[in-house]
Amino acid sequence: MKKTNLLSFLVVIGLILSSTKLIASITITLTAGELYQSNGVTPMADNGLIQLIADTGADGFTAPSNSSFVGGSPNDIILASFALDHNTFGSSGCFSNLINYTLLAPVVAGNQLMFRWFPLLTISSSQPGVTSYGQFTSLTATDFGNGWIVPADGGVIDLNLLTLGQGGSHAESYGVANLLVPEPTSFAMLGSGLLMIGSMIRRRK
Ligand SMILES: [Ca+2]
Repeated sequence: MKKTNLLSFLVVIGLILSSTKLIASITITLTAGELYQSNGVTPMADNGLIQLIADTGADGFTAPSNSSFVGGSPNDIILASFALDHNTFGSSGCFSNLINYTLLAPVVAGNQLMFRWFPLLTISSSQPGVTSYGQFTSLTATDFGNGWIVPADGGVIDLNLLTLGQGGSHAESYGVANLLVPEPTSFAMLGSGLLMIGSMIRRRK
């Protein structure tokens, strides 16, 4: 390549780079305390699964099913998944972590955020299965003064779910997970499976 050609090539590359808008990212500090299993007594183990989800369809959050963390909803987007291994309050079942998320469509500023926890799963779980889960979201200001909403490009936000015992505004019982109800299709599959086994045993007799 000639020297002049190389120079014009570099100038073009420079122009392209300077005209490209840098993709901004948001920073979220997510803190939660006293998360329990569905029995309300056993603290969430340190390998439990934590998720931060955005509702990009403004139609609310779909409950998890035993085959999908977001119940098959195409507009509930999981921004981050964590193992519960950041113990900040000196006891089990507590979580705090910094999330750096690059704002990519369909996630935009203003989307509502939800915090969900699965006490019996691990970070490597590919689907909930039949297990327990808990969730929290609030559009209005909550602990430390922020609603659970995606901030604008470059924004930094603190989201906290702290119980009364930790100086927050939520009753201790808020950290209790519910038991996930199996989907009807799973029951139907189990039922037909049992029928098949039954008929096989009958034929053998
Ligand atoms: Ca939704």
